[in-house]
Amino acid sequence: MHTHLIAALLALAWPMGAMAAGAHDHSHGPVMNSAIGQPGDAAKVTRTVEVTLHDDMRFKPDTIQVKQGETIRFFVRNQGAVQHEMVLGTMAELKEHAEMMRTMPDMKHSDPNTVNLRPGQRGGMVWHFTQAGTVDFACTVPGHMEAGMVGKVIVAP
Ligand SMILES: [Cu+2]
Repeated sequence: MHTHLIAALLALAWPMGAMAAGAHDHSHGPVMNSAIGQPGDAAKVTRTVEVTLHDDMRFKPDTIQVKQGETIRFFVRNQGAVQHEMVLGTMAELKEHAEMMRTMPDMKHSDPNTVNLRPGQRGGMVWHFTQAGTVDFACTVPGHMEAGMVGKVIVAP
């Protein structure tokens, strides 16, 4: 709930000029939108990016290049022996999320910017990168982000 509030605040704070840059998109997607983009339409996926999650607290790859306007299907596999997840967000959102996970470790989330996987499990999410810049991602299982389980999507204009 907190993360959504922050996303909304960030969206409000984002300069109007930057928002207009993506104005050619007339999709009827979900309302949620922010500096990091928005949940993507599976019918508009332009590319699939595979990401694996590992017990050495690393994403592979941990840097992903996309172009503004692309809709990416992340195909995520947990190759570790413990639970991991991939959450897209701003660094501030991710830190907030990690903090929440520490206080509520049993919290289940099905947010469209999150893939949470048990050992050996695989999953996916579709994300539309509407704005140029950097979108961070992290594993917010308690202790993992702090141990360096972070990465970034570089969105080229
Ligand atoms: Cu993890």
